[in-house]
Amino acid sequence: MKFSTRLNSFKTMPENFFGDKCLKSLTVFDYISRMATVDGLTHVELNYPEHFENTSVEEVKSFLTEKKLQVSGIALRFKNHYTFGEYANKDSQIRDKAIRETMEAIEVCNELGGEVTTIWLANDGFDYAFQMDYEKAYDKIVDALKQITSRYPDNNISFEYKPYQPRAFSLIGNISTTLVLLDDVGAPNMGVTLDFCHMLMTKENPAYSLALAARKNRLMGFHLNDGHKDNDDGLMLGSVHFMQTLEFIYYAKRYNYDGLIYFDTFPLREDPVAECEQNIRMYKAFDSFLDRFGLERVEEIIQSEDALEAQKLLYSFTQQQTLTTNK
Ligand SMILES: [Mn+2]
Repeated sequence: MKFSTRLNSFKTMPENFFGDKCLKSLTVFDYISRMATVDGLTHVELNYPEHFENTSVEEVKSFLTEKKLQVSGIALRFKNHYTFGEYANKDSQIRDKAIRETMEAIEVCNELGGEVTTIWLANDGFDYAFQMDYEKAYDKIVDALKQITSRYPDNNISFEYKPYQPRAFSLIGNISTTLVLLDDVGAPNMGVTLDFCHMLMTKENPAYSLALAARKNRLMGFHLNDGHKDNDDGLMLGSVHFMQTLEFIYYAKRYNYDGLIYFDTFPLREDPVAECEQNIRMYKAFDSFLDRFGLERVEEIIQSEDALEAQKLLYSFTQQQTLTTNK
């Protein structure tokens, strides 16, 4: 299994790894060094342009080789100029810049051997009634993605939807709109990245969103985490929606998902190394429980459409796990 996570998590509790070293002096390389100490982590994901502002792609590449880590992909982080939108921005210069930065990110992803470039349009949305011509804005997103995907037909480009935050409404905020968007763009190299918290925020049941994406052959990435639904909490895997996480991982197995398992968590008050190890351990626990229980038995439960049968999964999980102090 390929496990990846976000670099910025590794800024938490600096004293645990960096000692007295001045926080301001810490670089991308320091955070990667810390990530390399996570047991079981195989990949890292970097943000573009954020993580390449003071470092060259070549330097990052050779450092990762030294640390025996691979790059899962590059995530676009549209900051500063993009308060009023990215691909749907009314200022054509800013819109062109967003398209250009996406293309640069894809090229960086290629140079680093990453599998996928992930696009999250943080600001393409609205806050007020009468603030936006919806159809015009939507069409601008379609047009931008057509330009990008046709320029890089051999690259995996994935769309990560989020219903709101920082905008009150995102233009593309749920699985249905994303799948319609991908149909409208019509590029075979484009897919969807399912972020667990984002799905909860828009009141989706994550496994259903996964099934809809897989049915359209658009499943490209996972951002696993957990939360209390209204906010992008980025909590540890399975900590709130235990059964929904188990169901999500079951469907990943059912559709033979072999992509990256990326943890998009925000350990703000936890040691990030231990937090990441816990997520990896938990994913493997869910995965191996399903194998032990038997995928055919799970399928029988689903086909029975019986809630009491479904609860047998929860009951079996509690019976099968042995509590140990250190693992
Ligand atoms: Mn995410």
